[in-house]
Amino acid sequence: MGGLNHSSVRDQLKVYLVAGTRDCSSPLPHVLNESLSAGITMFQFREKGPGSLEGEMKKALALQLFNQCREASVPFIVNDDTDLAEQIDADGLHVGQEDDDAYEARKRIGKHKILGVSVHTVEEAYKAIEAGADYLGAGPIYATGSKADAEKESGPEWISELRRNGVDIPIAAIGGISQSNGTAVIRAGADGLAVISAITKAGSPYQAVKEFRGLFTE
Ligand code: TZP
Ligand code: MG
Repeated sequence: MGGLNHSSVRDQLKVYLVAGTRDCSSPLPHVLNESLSAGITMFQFREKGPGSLEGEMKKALALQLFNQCREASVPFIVNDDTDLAEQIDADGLHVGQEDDDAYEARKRIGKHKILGVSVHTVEEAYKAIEAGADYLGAGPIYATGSKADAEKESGPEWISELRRNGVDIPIAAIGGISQSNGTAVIRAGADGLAVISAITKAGSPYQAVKEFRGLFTE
């Protein structure tokens, strides 16, 4: 297990906005600002794909977004860039199976940071837990247009399968999650909903986040 308390991470995963500049129809700092005001519980900076920022530009934006999160006391997680997470002392790092090895990542960021690992099999889940993951990312649950190399959608059943196999650490479900299918995912055993487009491409990200928050009080 990772260095953090599972119950706080479980709460922080509830409405987990994941975004980079390419995902947004209005500037990312604006989308983040609205989302923080509406009550997202965690933010992941996932700057990926054609036209995305690199180097100093990426770092400058990361620092800006990190500040916004800090003011709202919301954890700021960096996707797949251990160097950046270390340089800016982010609250955590999220790695996929093709990214930096989870053991190495944990060693580099230290035991007090949040480490998330994406998994697609029960075996990967157990390996991630051994490597010190604080939470698992599971998906794509539904079809997604936000990840070019996404695997086939699993359905909420994938979350229940992880639970049936004794995986009890916090899980964030990802992929095609919307205000209308989110409840099924929570019922299957997910602690949180990791969302890109249903928030970043919403007419009102503020309203979208409020609706996602509402799913946890039903
Ligand atoms: N990993 C699995 S699906 C996905 C990622 C990063 C994209 C999720 O985006 P959306 O728009 O919420 O389907
Ligand atoms: Mg990745």
